[in-house]
Amino acid sequence: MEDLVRCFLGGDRRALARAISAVENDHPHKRQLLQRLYRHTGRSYVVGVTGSPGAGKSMLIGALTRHLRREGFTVGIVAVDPTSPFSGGAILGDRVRMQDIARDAGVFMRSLATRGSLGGLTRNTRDILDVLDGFGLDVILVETVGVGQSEVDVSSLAHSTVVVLTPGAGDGLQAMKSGIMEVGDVFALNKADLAGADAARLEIEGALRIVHDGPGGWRPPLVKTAAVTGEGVAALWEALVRHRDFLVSTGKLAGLRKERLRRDIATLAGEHVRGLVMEKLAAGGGLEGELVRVADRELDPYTLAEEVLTDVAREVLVQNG
Ligand SMILES: Nc1nc2c(ncn2[C@@H]2O[C@H](COP(=O)(O)OP(=O)(O)O)[C@@H](O)[C@H]2O)c(=O)[nH]1
Ligand SMILES: [Mg+2]
Repeated sequence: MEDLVRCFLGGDRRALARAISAVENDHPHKRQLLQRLYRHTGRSYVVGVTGSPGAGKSMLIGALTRHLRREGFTVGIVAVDPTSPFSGGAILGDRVRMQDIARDAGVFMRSLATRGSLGGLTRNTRDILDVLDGFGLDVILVETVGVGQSEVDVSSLAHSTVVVLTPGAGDGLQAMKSGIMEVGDVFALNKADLAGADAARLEIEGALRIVHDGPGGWRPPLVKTAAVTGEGVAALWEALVRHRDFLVSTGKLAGLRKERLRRDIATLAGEHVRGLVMEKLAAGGGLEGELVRVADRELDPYTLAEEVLTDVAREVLVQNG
């Protein structure tokens, strides 16, 4: 564990891969590891990329990564996509000359297994983002499938969320119905090289005006991209930077951070208490007699719950000295 942390903080990519595995597999030292890394976090800019399967999320992430590397940023890529098992192929592109980012020491790619519980995956993803952040990556791109199909609500994990749409007929309307318009901070109309891009643009812009009409707020821009050629990718990054600047200058970033911490700490504390309570109530936990009294209506469950909570609180106090 000490070794791992030392190598990790020294910038060893194998240590990063091992740390992520430890988090993913709920290693017994997971908590200790996250505790050690926490003070090194808080510097990465996390961008969620979501949209329907086949919209070009992976390719767009590949193109954006190349752009970011040219700008001198290091990049982490996390793919959470149950619809297409991740081989790296989609992000790297098919052509041999595009395999560059696979060998680039400034890029770290990881796909997350989507087995396990829904909440557990979101929780794991958040912890893994912390690990990548603690490693010192400048930008972290997270790919997930669109709202409604996704197990992970990426907009709750990212600073900025890109929704990827395509020129398919009626996509704008469909997107509006699915609730995806609400989560986007920046919209990419990908496959802009295909026919119908201009019509789709008008349709989506119309939908965006309806969803985001508040004064003084952020109006999500729509950027035309073609991940295959890299067209529009620089403009997409500029739009993201504008959104990040908006979050910082309006104090929304600080607010967002605090709100997330509130929720995270409530979750952590809640899970801890729940575990202790379950232990107390398990067979052999010493409460058999009390449970029988509740079953016999001599005691009500509310009173027993309070008693269990008091017991647990006392034990925590003793444990923490
Ligand atoms: N014509 C065109 N095809 C694209 C573009 N971006 C992605 N594709 C294709 O769309 C398909 C799905 O891309 P992928 O990145 O795997 O989509 P994902 O499921 O959203 O991650 C692939 O066959 C890509 O080659 C684009 O800008 N133009
Ligand atoms: Mg993909």
